[in-house]
Amino acid sequence: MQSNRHNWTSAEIKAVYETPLLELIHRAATVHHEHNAAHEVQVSSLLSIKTGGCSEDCGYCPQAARYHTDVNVHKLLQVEEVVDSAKQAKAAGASRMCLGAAWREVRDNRDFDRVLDMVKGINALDMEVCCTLGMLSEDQAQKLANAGLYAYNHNLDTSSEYYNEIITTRTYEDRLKTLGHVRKAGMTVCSGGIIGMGESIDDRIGLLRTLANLPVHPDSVPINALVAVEGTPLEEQPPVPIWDMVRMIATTRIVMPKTVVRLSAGRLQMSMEGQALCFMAGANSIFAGDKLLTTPNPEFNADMEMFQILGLTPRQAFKEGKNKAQQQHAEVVHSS
Ligand code: SAM
Ligand code: DTB
Ligand code: SF4
Repeated sequence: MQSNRHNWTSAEIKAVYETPLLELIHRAATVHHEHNAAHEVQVSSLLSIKTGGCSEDCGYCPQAARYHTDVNVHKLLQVEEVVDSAKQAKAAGASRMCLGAAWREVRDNRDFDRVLDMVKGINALDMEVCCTLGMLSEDQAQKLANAGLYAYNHNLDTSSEYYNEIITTRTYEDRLKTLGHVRKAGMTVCSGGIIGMGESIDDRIGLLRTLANLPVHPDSVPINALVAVEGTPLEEQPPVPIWDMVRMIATTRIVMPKTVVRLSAGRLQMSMEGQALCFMAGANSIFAGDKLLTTPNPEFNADMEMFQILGLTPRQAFKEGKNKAQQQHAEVVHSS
């Protein structure tokens, strides 16, 4: 099967999504085994470096200032605490550290300089560093790349049609622009979405069509099951059926055969058997550690036990080699 198609139609993706379940899993597993080392799972650790008080109105998010949730609001952490946390995550088996900030966008100020120092500090540990800080300009993306940032996460969240039902304070176009800046700066692109927000199947297909038809497939695609947090507009959403998660992951795997597909938020509500089906259907990454950004996640040890039972192994850092941004960073360090 061709691994780099960028001309998927909605009808084709829908036909994949609606394949009888066991056949779909079989097909996705076949694609996964053909294109990837299927026993390897990338383990990322997630840390909220600036929590809550965000100006945006993302309907799913406990960190938006306008909703009354009980998140523990805090300003930007210090570089040392963040690097220490990365060391602990590495010792526990994570190869990637992902830093999240409750910002609409990056601003050129001292906070950004501090994030650049965090990136340099974690990069020096030989871990892949990822940030998710909101919208970025071309220049800011280049600064992050120069600091050694390996990946940037910026989710499209849903289809362009459903997007306005969930977020009104920035546009789908804004998001695509940021992804373009990340790609141009030579970093790895991480972009996916959330299911369980009341969207239709066509919206799920629309999200995958946009991602799969980008000029280059995202290097990783997180698939989140909504964590319905009290106080947010989506607090009453029913839990996502595991079968929807399996279908979404399998379809992502089939339309983007080489992409790292991350079984992201919502694992605490899934059984080990449910997660096993997701891995079989092509998921090859998780967030590990007892906290996502603000909500709970399975403990590291429980996940390592699951890996042992399922015969999965954590993937080494920089398996795909250093990307363009990493090489540029090495040159900057070398010449200074
Ligand atoms: N503030 C930055 C931004 O929005 O780009 C970065 C952090 S934001 C929390 C990162 C992503 O987390 C969101 O785009 C969304 O996909 C995901 N997310 C946030 N809250 C979630 C929830 N309750 N359930 C599932 N995913 C969630
Ligand atoms: C992603 O797609 N999921 C992560 C990460 N990227 C930043 C965030 C999930 C957040 C879940 C809700 C919370 O813990 O606040
Ligand atoms: Fe702010 Fe990001 Fe949450 Fe939206 S998803 S409210 S931008 S922290």
